[in-house]
Amino acid sequence: MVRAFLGLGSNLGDRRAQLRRAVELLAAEGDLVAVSPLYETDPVGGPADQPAYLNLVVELATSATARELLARCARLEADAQRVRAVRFGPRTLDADVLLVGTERVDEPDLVVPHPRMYERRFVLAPLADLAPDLVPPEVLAASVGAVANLGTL
Ligand code: GSY
Repeated sequence: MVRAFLGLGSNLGDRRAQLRRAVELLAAEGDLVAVSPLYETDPVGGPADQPAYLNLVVELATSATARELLARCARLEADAQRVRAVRFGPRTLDADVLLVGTERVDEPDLVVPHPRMYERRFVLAPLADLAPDLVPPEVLAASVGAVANLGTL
């Protein structure tokens, strides 16, 4: 069993409902242990005029590998009927593998730890709520993008 973290985000459609549904599907797999507070976050990257995101991080205690978790993330995105129209553009659901214990993966379609997570406050703020030991305060302070804690999903 390892401690794994996934990042979830939505900035299209009923953002909160889509995140709730994704968390319900994850809970049904039986290895969900914690859900961070929900954050409203400024978009980082992508088109300038896209709507604000809602983001959160979930913690799993799992025997799944990073590759298996990537497949789970793809299923969550498919369930939300995500359409990849514009690169980094608005999306009903984005699900990213952030950390899977001490596993390291560097392949064309999967890099773990997530290569941009330590720059992004929309990842680090909810991750720090669940695992302050994994987010040095100076790294959180140097990360980019405004975030507002909205409380429980
Ligand atoms: O990588 C996740 C998708 N994404 C996000 C996001 O989830 N939240 C914010 N605030 N900005 C983002 N830019 C991208 S791409």
